[in-house]
Amino acid sequence: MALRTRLTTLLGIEHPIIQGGMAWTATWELVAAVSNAGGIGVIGAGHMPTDLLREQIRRAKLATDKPFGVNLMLLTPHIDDIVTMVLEERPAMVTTGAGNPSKYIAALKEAGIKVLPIAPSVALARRMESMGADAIIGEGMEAGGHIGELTTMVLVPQLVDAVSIPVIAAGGIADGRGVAAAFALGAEGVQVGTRFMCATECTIHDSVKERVIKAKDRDTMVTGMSTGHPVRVLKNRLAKQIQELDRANKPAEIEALGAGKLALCMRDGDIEYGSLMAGQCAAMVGDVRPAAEIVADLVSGAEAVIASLSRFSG
Ligand code: TUI
Repeated sequence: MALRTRLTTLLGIEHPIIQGGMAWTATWELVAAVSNAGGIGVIGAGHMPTDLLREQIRRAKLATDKPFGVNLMLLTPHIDDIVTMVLEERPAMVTTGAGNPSKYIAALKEAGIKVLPIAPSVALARRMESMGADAIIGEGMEAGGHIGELTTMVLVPQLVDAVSIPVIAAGGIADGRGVAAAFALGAEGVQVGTRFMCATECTIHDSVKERVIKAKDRDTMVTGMSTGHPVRVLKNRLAKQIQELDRANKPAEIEALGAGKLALCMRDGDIEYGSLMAGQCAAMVGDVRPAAEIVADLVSGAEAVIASLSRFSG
């Protein structure tokens, strides 16, 4: 059995598994490893300067012949420059997050780049489909980083009913059971972030990988509600500080306190005062393994669940 869907056809990939484009985390090493394993790796642009992101794309091109993508973080102030550069470099795909990518979709598509916006709501997904998006990534609030309001379980089937293009499920998926569940909801692929933080090829600091592996079921929290950009993180000193500022309704101070903190965590390994973005499924991550094994286990685990479900029929 193989999990072939409209997503695998759209992108020319073997497995319907998109690696989440996590800022300061998903660099070309991880991206190439996931793409070489038959999924699709996605470089996390975050607030990266344009020339550094170009270098990341070029390194990924040297490290894999397979398709890979770039996640455009739409809140970044130089997003127009980034899109101009991406139009020149032409990765196979972009995913977009943290905003509405409408004004970029036509140009990206004209350059032959597939566009997969991340949508936390039905209204945005419908709008993206009408603007020409190739597929929609429905990301539930189990996910790490910047999140919407709905859970994956509730969001994905509503998106499947609302649009005709493929829907990809994201948020809370870390093993084959989650992949099979996403398919049961009507998704044609999954986006997996947190599990790939603990890929061997992921270049984040080892302290972060260790913290993710230690995480228990209730170890994440949502910070920054008062800023309008809620962010799920593993609880630490910074998260508690932000929680207090949230309670005091001081969004500007939260923005100031948060600046540079994702790099402090992921690059420098400060897991107490850095921004430890991770999804609820951190608790389901038990080891550091090569990306190819993670991809293979997601696929074989899903196939096993799907086969075992046949006991309910006939
Ligand atoms: O983008 C993400 N996850 C992220 S971005 C990020 S960097 C950041 N750091 C601090 C504050 C904010 C961002 C860390 N993690 N996931 C995809 C995602 N997109 N989640 C939610 C959304 C979203 C939200 C609103 C997408 C579109 C949207 O549209 C609003 C509108 O204008 O219609």
